[in-house]
Amino acid sequence: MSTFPRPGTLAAEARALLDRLGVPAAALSGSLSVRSPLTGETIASIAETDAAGATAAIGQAHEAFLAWRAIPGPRRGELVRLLGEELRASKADLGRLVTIEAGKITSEGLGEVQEMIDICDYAVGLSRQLQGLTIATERPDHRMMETWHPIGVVGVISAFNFPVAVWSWNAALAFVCGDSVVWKPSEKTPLTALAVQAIFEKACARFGGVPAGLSTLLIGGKAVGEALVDDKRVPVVSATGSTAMGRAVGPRLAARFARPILELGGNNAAIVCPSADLDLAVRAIAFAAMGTAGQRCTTLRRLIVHESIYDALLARLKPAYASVKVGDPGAEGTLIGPLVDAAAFAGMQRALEAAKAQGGTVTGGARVTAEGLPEAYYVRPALVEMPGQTEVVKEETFAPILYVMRYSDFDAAIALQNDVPQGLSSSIFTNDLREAERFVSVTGSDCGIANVNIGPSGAEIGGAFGGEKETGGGREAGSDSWKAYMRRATNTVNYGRTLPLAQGVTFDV
Ligand code: UN1
Repeated sequence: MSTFPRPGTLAAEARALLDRLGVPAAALSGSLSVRSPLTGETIASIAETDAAGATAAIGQAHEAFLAWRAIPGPRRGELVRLLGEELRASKADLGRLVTIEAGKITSEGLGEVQEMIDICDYAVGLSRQLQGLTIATERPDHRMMETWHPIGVVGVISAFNFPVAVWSWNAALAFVCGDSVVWKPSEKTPLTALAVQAIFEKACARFGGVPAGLSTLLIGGKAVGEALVDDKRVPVVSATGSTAMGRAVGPRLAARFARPILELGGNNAAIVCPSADLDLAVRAIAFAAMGTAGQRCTTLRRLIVHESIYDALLARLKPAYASVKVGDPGAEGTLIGPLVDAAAFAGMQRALEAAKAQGGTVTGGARVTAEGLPEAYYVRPALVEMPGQTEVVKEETFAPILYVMRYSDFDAAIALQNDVPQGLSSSIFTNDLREAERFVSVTGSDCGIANVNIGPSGAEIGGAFGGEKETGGGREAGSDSWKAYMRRATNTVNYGRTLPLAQGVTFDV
């Protein structure tokens, strides 16, 4: 039995959460209405940033950068440590607000805040490790080295589906790297952004002396996003969203030689091999394909199954699809909360129609209407058996649709996995060492993330996150992603008394 949220309660609950999280009441009036996908109701109206406001915020962020860059890295790390502490204290409230505003189930809402805490911890350590190399020089009595310096204002554009964590992957690194941050959250999820800003300000109050405007918000739609993308005081812009958004943002950044960090669409596959542990694979597939209502950029969208186990696997997936609980994301046992809005539902239905027209057999995918909630879009997840990788399978549809295809030859399975425009995440289920190693090798998956015996979603912050091809090529979070938030200077120092030139060049003077 599905349960659904009751209409008429979420506005007051959101207000109480925002109040506890420290958002000033004044921020909660204005012309941008915010709706909860749980019920489809408007839960708040907030002020939008206008063009003049955006320019002023960016100017203030630039001033903040000039002061912040001179603070030593480990001291900057202390601010991020305090931010992590404040996030720990706010985890339950912010996680619930993520559920209300983005529709995530409770454990995923909390998990998203945990991801913020994790990247803060990571960044604190990093604040003492912004290391450059010392490089062998061909000239006597010289030293060559590289130094990493703060770069400036970092623009962050984030999507509704990870309304708070994506900011933190960028911001926690940017702050320890000596940068300031201007954030344009999705216009679908500005309340969680206001809450994060309030939490950040609590950390600033404890730190003392943080320059005003080190972190600011631009609330609104495309116009403020464009103001951020086009402003030459913003040397780095990290944008997460659709490939269409990336196609608009990328060339504008290139036109002014700004550095893009693009995290765009994914069309993530799993190959299931004859030796796969099916118990494990079914659990992994269920979470990766149905979790977050299919609205992660890392969601599993394509399943490539060896013909010898195809029937056995489908015989287990179909009941899982039929019995999974769809409904109130705040209720225990729910795996699938609502789609974000009517447009997401229409996109899902269009994809399912196209799949049928292209020879697919669709199981599930219907809307689940809830009494008293005509504007909420709950759906059953869809399992779609496809005769091959047709056009619709090559598109990213942000909904719980899993396309299933057969393979007989392993090389052909890898080719199928790679034969889509996107290159974010991928996985293989096998107990055959050769298959596993091949998949993660140079001739295997072409994605930024390639996993063995786990699904494509749910990456930890310690690794670099991002992908190739139409996914945009950016990397965020762990490994050496921090380098994108700094500028590198190569320094050659002559401590001798002569002037030997490189490459053996001589001259008379
Ligand atoms: C996204 O959907 O935009 O790997 C990011 C994951 C999460 C991040 C997803 N850590 O699924």
